[in-house]
Amino acid sequence: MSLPTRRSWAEPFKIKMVEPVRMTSREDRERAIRQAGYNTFLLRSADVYIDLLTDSGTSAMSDRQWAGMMLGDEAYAGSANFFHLEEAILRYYGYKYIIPTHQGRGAEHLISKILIRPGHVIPGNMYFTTTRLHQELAGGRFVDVIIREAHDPASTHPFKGNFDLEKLEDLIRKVGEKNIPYVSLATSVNMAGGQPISMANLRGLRELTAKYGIRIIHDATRVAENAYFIQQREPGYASRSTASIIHEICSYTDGATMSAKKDALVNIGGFLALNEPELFEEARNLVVVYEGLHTYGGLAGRDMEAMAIGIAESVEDDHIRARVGQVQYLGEKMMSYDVPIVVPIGGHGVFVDAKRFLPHLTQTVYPAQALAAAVYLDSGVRTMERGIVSAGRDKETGCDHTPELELVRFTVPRRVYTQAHMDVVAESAAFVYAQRDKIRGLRMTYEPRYLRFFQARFEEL
Ligand code: PM9
Repeated sequence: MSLPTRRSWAEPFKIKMVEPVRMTSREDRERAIRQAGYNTFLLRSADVYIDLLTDSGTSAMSDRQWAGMMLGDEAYAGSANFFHLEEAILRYYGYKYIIPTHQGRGAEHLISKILIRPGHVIPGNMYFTTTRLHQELAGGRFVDVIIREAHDPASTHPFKGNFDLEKLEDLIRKVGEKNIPYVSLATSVNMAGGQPISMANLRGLRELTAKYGIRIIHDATRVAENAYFIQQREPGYASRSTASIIHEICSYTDGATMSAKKDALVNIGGFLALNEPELFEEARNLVVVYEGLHTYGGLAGRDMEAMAIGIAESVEDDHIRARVGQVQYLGEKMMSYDVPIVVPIGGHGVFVDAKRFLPHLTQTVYPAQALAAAVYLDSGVRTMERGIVSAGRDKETGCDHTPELELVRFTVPRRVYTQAHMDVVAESAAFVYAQRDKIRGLRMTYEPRYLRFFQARFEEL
């Protein structure tokens, strides 16, 4: 008997409670996707077998988090859980002042209202749907200054989330630093495929923005995953803990918006974090208008407690290794079946390249949307379009944005699915790939005004 060629590792937890999922028939799925207008957001979850729509709010909480829920202090003002949350944010991210919000976009709304005026320009390392919309609704214009490689699904650059600092400086000189309220920095760039920014690039960004007196506002939604990639890939960080890398990342920024529904392992919640007392005061004033009192911001006390505990768990090395490791496993499995995906494999999901998957479809017939529907039809696996539908329309011209990346995101919830689930998903992607010639494009029959990908409807061509 020969010895195995490797020593495997496994998740740093065991399962204590299960939720049954149900496989449906092809006939059921055909009916469901038609009724959903070929939009996976409009499916009922009861019709889904393995749900890889998003990693947002879909994580499994730990027994400690559930125990924390029982310690909810539901006082209207000054809840003990708020102070726990404040301590956790200071300890793990280093930000001084915090405002809880119901989720990430609540924080984006507040910071955009506080800092952006009509005519302002907000440079960033690729747009995110809700972030850009709030910047636009406040009168600003987002300008993408991510490196060119981020738009190339086949580029193996290890830090595709990096800023093109030359491009950014040219922009600052062109529009003037007074017209740039802040630079919008995302760690683990979602729309690029969950790609990290390097610490070296971030340091360069800090130097450049300091030279012009411009703030950096950090979308910290997936900062732990970014920190893990720095530990794995960047010289000088291999022996550093994820927690210390997260701290260093945040130290180069002036504030953060957070959707705690991702890294921070809760089903609902977010916050705005700031270091400047004047901005904090503005945020305290505004939060009571849109979210709730400044010590709960639209959350129950129990939600804040679960978040405080989730933040601490999210920075543990064993956790993040298993979390990103599972995503890498899925990506490698798909590659072994020749399914074209974005490389390097990202932190929160595997992004299938719909342009290479469906070369017979032009972007005008929504290939990624059609592919997400086809995967659902094959196996009941729910994924999400991240291409021309998500990109929406140009604020000024009203024309469709036409992103180079036309992707289907297979997003992996944290601590929820097993390796066998990942096998089923990869096999489904392979089967759909084998029958790719049969996939037809779509026509949009209903387009909502904002964030159209959530509720748009389509029919098959
Ligand atoms: N992201 C996601 O599935 C959920 C809604 S959009 C499909 O990826 C970043 C980087 C995010 C994000 C949400 C938000 C907004 C901000 N920044 O959903 O409002 O990925 O908590 O956060 C989603 P909320």
